[in-house]
Amino acid sequence: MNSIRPAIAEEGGDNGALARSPDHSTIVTALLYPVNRILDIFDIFRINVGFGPGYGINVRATKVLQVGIESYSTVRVGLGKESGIWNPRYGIVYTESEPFTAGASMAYMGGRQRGAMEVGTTVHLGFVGAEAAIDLAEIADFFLGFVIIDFKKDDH
Ligand SMILES: [Ca+2]
Repeated sequence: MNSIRPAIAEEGGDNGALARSPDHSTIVTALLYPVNRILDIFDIFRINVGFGPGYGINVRATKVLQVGIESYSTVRVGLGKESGIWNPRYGIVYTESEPFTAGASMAYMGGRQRGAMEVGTTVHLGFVGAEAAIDLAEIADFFLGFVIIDFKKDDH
């Protein structure tokens, strides 16, 4: 498919070694293929435990179909997409705060780190909380990745 497009012009024309080889992008894509499939898997899940004062519950089946009330400040350990400190894509150990947030559907002002197509729940009570969610859009991106369609634009 790529042979139709002018690969040299797309590389930016910095006359580097990369731009001279029209096969470069194909080779890199092939080499990174397994890496990107694995990274795409981790994008699907938001599963973690949190420690810190507060309370809250949010139940969501996409951004439109959600309801909740949350107010906490927590240190999370687990997987937290778009929450990482060093690399935003992956939160592993990170802090998260939801100042008083309540509402439903698109009027829900909290949880901006959560994907629009997330299905799951977040709970917090006292000093302990947990989250479990999957992102339907990331599932689609994972499967389409096998045929090199990357609509989330997150492949390397
Ligand atoms: Ca992807």
